[in-house]
Amino acid sequence: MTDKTPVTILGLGAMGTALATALIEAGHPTTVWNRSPEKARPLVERGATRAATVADAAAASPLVIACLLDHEVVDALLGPAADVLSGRDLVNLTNGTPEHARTAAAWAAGHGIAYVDGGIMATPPLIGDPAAAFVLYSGSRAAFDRHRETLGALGGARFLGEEPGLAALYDLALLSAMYGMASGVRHAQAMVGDERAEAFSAEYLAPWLQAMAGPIAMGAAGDDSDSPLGMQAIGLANIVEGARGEGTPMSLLTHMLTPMRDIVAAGYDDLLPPLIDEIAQA
Ligand code: FVH
Repeated sequence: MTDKTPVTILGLGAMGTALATALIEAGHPTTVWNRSPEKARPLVERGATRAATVADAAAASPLVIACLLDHEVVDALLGPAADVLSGRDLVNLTNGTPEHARTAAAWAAGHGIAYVDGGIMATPPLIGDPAAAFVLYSGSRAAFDRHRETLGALGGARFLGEEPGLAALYDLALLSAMYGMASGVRHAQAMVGDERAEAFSAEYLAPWLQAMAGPIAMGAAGDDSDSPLGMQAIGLANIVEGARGEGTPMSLLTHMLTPMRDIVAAGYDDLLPPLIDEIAQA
C-alpha cells in the first residue's frame, strides 16, 4: 500500500512514456493507456497497469494526465469519456495554443472536470529532474494545489494563474525563442565549417549562449546602454558580410525560416508553405 496519489497517463509517446516512468519511480500507482498498446509493455514491467480503454484509464485515478499528439486527438479521446472524467482532475500536457486551452477548460467546466493546462519545458530524458525540467501550469488552482507534489515528480512545477491559456502562451513563447536560437546555432556552426563545428560548439558556442542568458533575464524592453542598437546594427551587417565572405549559405540567416523548412522536409508541408512565403516576402 502507498499513500501516493494514483495517476493515469493517456498517451505513451516519447513524452508520455517519460512522464509515466517518473511517476512509477516516485511510487505513484500508475495506469497507462495508449492507442498502440504495445508501448505500455515496458511500463507494465516496471509496475504500471495498462487500461484497455480511455474510459477505464480515466476511472482508475483521481488525477488524469493527457500527453498526446495534438488537441484534435485530445478532443476525440476525451469527449466520449467526459462522464467518467467528471469529478476528477484533468491535466493536459499536450502542446497547443492558448485558445485550445481555453476551449478545453470551458468544456471541462461544463462536465464538472477540474482542468489544468500545461506546457512541458523539457525533453523526455530530462523528465523527473527538477533541476533540468520545468512544467508550466494554468487553470484550476485547486486542482493544481491538490497535485502539486505529484506533479513535482515530473519536474519543477510552476503555476502561472487561473487563466487557462497562460501556460500555453508561455510555452509557445519559450519554444519560439528556442527555435530562433537553434537556427542561429546552425548558422554559427556553418560559418566555422564542419571541421571546426564540434570543438567550436563545446568550447565557445555553449558557454557563450549560457553567458547570454544573464542579459536576457534582464528583460527585452528598455535600457540598451550596454549594447546600443546602432552598434548592434553594424555587428549584424558584419555577420552578413562575414558569412558571405566565408561562403556560408545566406539562407541560414533567415533564422525563423530554417526550422520551418525542417518541418516541411519532415512531411508537414501542407501546414507551412503559405507561412514561409509570407515571411520570405516580408
Ligand atoms: N518529445 C518532446 O521533446 C516534446 C517536449 C515538450 C512537450 N512535447 C509535447 O508532448 C506531447 C506528446 O509528445 P510526444 O513526444 O510524446 O509525441 P509522440 O512520441 O509523437 O507521441 C504522440 C502520442 O499521441 C498518440 N496519438 C497520435 N495520434 C493519435 C490518435 N489519432 N489517436 C490516439 N492517439 C494518438 C500516439 O499514440 P501511438 O502513435 O503511440 O499509438 C502517442 O501516444 C505533444 O503535444 C508534444 O508537442 C513533447
